Amino acid sequence: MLKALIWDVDGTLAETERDGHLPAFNQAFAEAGLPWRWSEPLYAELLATTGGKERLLAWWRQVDPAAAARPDALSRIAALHAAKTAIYTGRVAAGAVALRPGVARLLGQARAAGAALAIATTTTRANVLALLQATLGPDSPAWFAAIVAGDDVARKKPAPDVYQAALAQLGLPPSAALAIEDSAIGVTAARDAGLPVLLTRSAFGPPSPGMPPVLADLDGLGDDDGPAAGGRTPQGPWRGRVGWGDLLRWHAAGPTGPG
Ligand code: XBP
Ligand code: MG
Repeated sequence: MLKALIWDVDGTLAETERDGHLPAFNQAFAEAGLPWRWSEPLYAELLATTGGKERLLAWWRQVDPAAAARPDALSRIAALHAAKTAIYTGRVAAGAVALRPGVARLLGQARAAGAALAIATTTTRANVLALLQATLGPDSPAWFAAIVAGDDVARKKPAPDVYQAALAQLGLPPSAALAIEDSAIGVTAARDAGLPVLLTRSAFGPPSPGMPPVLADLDGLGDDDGPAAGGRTPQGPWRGRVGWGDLLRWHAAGPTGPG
């Protein structure tokens, strides 16, 4: 029986990578006087390293390995990342990032059905709270019985740690919950925690040959002004607006095969 939805944030609740993180990284580079500028195609590759601090260090090692090996490298990364987080939360609070279609509707339906909600993300906690408050209202973080962020666990996605921590806080086995993810890395993390997954592909969440099976593989949740299309579910091709009843049905049916 489905009792909880565990949401990824970046790419799933909103197109935060494209509309929030990437511009914030580039603004932080400019303000720090660094010559670095990340394009969208480059950023798509850099997303293979999850976590902003880890992504910065991986990049620095590529472009200037000697500087990245110096003893002060980690503290410089931490300062650059703190500046990026301040820029990101400012952009989000100013309304630069909207929820993806259908997210608010499905959250409301799940709450009305008495389901628990949780967040399992790689990003920084301040970013999650800023996004929820700006898009769903100041009280919305309290809707979530668990919010597990990247720095709360030892290993970021694709490790299952954030999902395992969210399940522990919910007090539920993985079979009683469903993860909503946008990327192959996120699907791997959720599946390795034993969770069934609904995939809603994002701007930076392309298909991956090694991705574990999912309950449904859609291009979004769909909303009144634009139903989700291009999806595959246990019942075959699918188009429409994902509702709580669909999740109950897909959850009962189980994964469809390689995603
Ligand atoms: C999201 C991430 C994050 C963000 C940046 O992955 O990898 O690192 O890009 O956030 P997922 P921070 O959606 O799978 O959780 O800079 O705050 O780390
Ligand atoms: Mg994501």
